[in-house]
Amino acid sequence: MSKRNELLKKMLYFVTRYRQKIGTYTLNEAKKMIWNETIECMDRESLRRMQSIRLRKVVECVYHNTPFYRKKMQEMGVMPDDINDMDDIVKLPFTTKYDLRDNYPFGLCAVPMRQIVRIHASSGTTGKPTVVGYTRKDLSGWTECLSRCFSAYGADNSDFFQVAYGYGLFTGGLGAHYGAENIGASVIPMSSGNTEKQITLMHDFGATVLCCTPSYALFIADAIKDSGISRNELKLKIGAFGAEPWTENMRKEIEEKLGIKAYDIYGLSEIAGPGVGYECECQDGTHLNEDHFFPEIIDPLTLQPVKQGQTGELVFTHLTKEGMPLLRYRTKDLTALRYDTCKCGRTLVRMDRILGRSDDMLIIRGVNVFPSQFESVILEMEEFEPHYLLTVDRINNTDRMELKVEVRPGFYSDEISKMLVLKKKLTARLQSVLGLGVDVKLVEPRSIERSTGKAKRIIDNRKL
Ligand code: DLL
Repeated sequence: MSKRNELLKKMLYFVTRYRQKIGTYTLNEAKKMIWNETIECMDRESLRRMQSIRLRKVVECVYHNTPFYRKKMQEMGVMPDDINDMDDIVKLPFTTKYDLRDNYPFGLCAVPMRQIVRIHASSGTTGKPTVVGYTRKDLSGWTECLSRCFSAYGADNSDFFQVAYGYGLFTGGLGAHYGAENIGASVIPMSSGNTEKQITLMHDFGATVLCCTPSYALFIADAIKDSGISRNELKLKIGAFGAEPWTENMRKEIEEKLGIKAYDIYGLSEIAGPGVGYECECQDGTHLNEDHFFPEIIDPLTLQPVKQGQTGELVFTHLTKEGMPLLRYRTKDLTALRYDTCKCGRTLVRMDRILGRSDDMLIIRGVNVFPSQFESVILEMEEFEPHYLLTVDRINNTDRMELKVEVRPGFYSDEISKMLVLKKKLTARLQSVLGLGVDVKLVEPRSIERSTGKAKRIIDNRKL
């Protein structure tokens, strides 16, 4: 790009930013708003240069300020000077959730605690929570990521955000809250639960954007139907749904029931919280905020990088974090990355939907099975609700799966023969997709317990 064009682009960026601040852009412009065009549409070569500079700084920082990383790097014979550009990232050690737990609570912080202004934690299923600390600059970087995300959804300062992610140690509530405030929207900080009140205030305050888990969005949709409030009385138009895996079919279901456009938002506490990645209007993958978090895909068994475009485990390295920068953090999330430019103009890498977690993957009689496969099959069929519970047991040394699925009200019947036909249909489809037999139990509508946060859909009783 010529110097003149670069200058013009910069000027346009500052003018747009100023107009965002004072709110003088038109609705049409806002719909196409790219919050930070300089970064989100940067040519990949310049981005890589920027990432390399940032990586060198982070490595230098953790080597000198985090004894855990200094020890690991010394053991591997790697010094900060060995890291010159992004290609050298493979020389660096990995970090896992266990490392965070072993250094509980603040052992991986790279700054004195007086510089840490916020603490979040993720609960996990066993043991102590994983704790993360943020400096003021970390919070502002995170808020920037969420501003990019909400702008990509077409939201702006005329919107009312109902934040129904949990507030507290979980990053969902406060993360979405500050991002929405930063784009100038009016925030309704509901937190999760208290569904009746959610609906009343959604109606009375005219919420236009709903932020919650996709499973809670479905729960809210059903509760709206029961409440007698018609969809037309609500102003809702956008949903920011994430924190758990969901499928395209589930997106359709939510969009139909709530009459909105449902967008994916991805993130994890160890890296920042929500907003590590976001969908744009093209909904063709999740853009990752690569200027802050460098992504890699590795083979979870060999730990070697996979070929571009292949599915594997997503790994992140912090490029700007001060409080608790992590090198090559293994997310356990399975996905693939695409580096071509998106139709929206953003050059930031796109991540495919999370297929599952390598630690959620069930191995049933030697076959790899992901919860998302059950969800896809169930949602393909109009007779079933997207609410299910899979229980896995090992009986006489053989793995057995029992799948409880809710039948939709119009299809549920007391006639055993009708239910048997449905059951046969679902069992056959599961067998053809998974290559495994599943014991299907059809249950009444609304009989499976709902969650207001992340849904629990798998119970594995095997002692493996
Ligand atoms: O779930 C942060 C978040 C809050 C993301 C609100 C989006 C919206 P954790 O509790 O640490 O943080 O859980 C992180 O949740 O590694 C994924 O396995 C899963 N996850 C998060 N977003 C998505 C998504 C928050 N959009 C873990 N699709 C991650 C699939 C997701 N899985």
